[in-house]
Amino acid sequence: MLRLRSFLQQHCNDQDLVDVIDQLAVTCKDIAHQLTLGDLAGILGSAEQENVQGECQKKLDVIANDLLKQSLSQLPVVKGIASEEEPLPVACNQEGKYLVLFDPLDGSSNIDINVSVGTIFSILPAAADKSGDDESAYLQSGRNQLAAGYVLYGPSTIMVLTTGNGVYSFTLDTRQGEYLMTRDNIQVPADTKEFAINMSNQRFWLENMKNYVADLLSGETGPLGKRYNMRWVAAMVAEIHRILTRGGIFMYPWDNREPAKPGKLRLMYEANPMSMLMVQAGGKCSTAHEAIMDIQPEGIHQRVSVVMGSANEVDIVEKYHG
Ligand code: AHM
Ligand code: MG
Repeated sequence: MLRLRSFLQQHCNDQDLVDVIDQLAVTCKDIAHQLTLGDLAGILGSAEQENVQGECQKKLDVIANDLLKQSLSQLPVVKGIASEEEPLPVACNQEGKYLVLFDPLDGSSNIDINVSVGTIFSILPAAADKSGDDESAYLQSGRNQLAAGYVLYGPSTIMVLTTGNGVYSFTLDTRQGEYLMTRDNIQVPADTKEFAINMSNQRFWLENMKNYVADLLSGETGPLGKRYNMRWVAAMVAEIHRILTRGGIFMYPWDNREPAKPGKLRLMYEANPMSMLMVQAGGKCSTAHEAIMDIQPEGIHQRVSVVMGSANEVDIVEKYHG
């Protein structure tokens, strides 16, 4: 089986980018190891502090963030990093040519209950005339991403990756400490009968979203003419992994709990990297009104409404939203 590093060397003609992805993969092995130890390493529970978004940080959010920050800042080609757990971008090496954005531990509410979580990353080009702590350097649309991916920490640890030429997955063989390619050229089926949304927020959604989900629930006798199944893991990485495996639609739409916020999920290190993967795999990603990767970002922690997955189902959601 092909090793991640060999694959990257063959597949990607930018060796500096290969080094960044390889460093991410190596650091995620450490995170996977901490997760495996769980309570034995005293890493579960709250860090008893909040991040810039007012969310309570878990100990592992902080540990994963520190591991990624330390290892990426050692690479001369990394100019700066931005993270869900850092209020501001952090400058690394002035000569660097990449900006790395990440959600160090996505699905944090699953940590303490021993359910899947993940790390999401996005790599952008760095402008020569901007420093790594200049937020404006990061405010590039998702179309500019050079690479994007995630590592899913589940029964297996799996890295799923795109450098703009298809989507590939690599399973960590813990016996030899290597990621080995287990799927290539991943494709998302265009049609689906499976949806994922946090139904407890239903009363806060727009009427258009309420109408769409009501029609999903009405099954084969409803206007969509199909019996749908529902899943909700509460970790976007696991939901997207399921969709990249067997299709589906994942939604975290705008709701009126905090009307000023455009959604729960963050554009730069959650929605954009997942959108690049999904589009590379033949799926679609939308706010319900426009393609996520067309948004011109205004802040590194900006939120966005997310609808992504099987192309024909995303088209249906957009139709319900006029
Ligand atoms: P996090 O990055 O703070 O963990 O939050 C993002 C997560 C997503 O992984 C998941 O889809 C969503 O939040 C779950 O939200 P909810 O608590 O509404 O189920
Ligand atoms: Mg997250």
